[in-house]
Amino acid sequence: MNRETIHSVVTRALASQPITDLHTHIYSPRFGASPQPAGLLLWGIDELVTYHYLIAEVYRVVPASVLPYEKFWAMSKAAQADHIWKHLFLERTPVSEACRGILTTIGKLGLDPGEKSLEKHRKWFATQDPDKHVDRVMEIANVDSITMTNAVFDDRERELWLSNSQLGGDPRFKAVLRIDPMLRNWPEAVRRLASWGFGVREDFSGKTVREAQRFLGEWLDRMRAIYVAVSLSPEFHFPDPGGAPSDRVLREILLPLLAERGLPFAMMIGSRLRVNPALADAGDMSGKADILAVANLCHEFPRNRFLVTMLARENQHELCVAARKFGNLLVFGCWWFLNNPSLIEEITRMRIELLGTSFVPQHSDARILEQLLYKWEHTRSILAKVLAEKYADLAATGWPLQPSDIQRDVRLYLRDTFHCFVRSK
Ligand code: FIX
Ligand code: ZN
Repeated sequence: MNRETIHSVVTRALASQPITDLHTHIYSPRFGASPQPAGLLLWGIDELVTYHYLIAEVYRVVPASVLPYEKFWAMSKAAQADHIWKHLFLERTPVSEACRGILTTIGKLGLDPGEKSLEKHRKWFATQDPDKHVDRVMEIANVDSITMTNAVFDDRERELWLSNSQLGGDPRFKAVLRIDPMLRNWPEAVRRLASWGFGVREDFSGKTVREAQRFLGEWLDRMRAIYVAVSLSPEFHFPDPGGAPSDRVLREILLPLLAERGLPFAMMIGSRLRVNPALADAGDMSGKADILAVANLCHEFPRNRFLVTMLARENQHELCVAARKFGNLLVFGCWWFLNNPSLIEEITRMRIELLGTSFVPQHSDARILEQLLYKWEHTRSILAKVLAEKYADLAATGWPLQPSDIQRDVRLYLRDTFHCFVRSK
């Protein structure tokens, strides 16, 4: 196959391969849908345009000295969207990745990306039924399974699960038990668990280990969770030089339980939260983290499987090298501030060169349903470019590369490696 043929085979294979999206913040419509105040499924043009990435970007153009944060947060969702649309799309060119993503999304839905007013788009979305819209978006994006992020320490989410046992039954969605406070703020986690009737103590005395594992076990069962996840700060170490509680939570509570249940543990490392608290979700930042923590965990817990992504560009090469040392480490995604074409290309090229087909190139991290359309469209085109280049290099050695080889690899990259790692069917 020559370069042109290879590129078209790769492009077709990527387009036709259904994707299992292993980390998103999208919810099944069973959790309620916006604009219902308590609805957790976010969808529609106003949610898209007020994505926290765009809130951060509009505050670079209209600073807080002009529009105080509290005034912005007091505006209606539509007014916030109009403000962002005016400043980032009408008065400036929408060249950023998050801006371009809105326009790709609008186009993929068959609407006019050149439409200068949000009103027409609002009218179209108002005629959509959220549940059917989920099917339509998954079909257009060619995503066959959406993995949720189910934060058990979030009151709204926990109450929903406790009040509705059918919540986890939507076959299009899989649940993930997200437990950040247990590793980022143990005293707070102990307070919450104790208030829910679990006999845990900050000093780990008494029945703390058993009771914390009972808590985790109950929620893993209730959610039918396919893995457990946390986001960790750049200062995360294992073991922690200061003997942080996270050492004992990992060693005595979480990892033995997950090994026994055969479930992976996902660590998303490098998020420095709320450096600008007034921006809320838009106020988080990235930071270089300690790869040795990942290597030590993989080494000390060979019966556990670790899904890991890191937020700092500077950590990516070391993470690939660590993955070469431990088969129980699966590297995934170009997370958050790395989910941009220039960095997806750089990181994916590096990963193919060091890890071959044994990694998961991307997850969407979508917060709003329709973001699946742009996040996967943009990623597929970068993957096509990088894979075509790598296969052309391989073909140049005289290796008899076949289209079926490429299809098999693409299936691994976009679906089967993850399914095999979580042991799901
Ligand atoms: O911790 C996480 O799951 C992060 O992905 C989010 O907190 C973050 O806001 C996000 O959505 C990034 O894309
Ligand atoms: Zn996320």
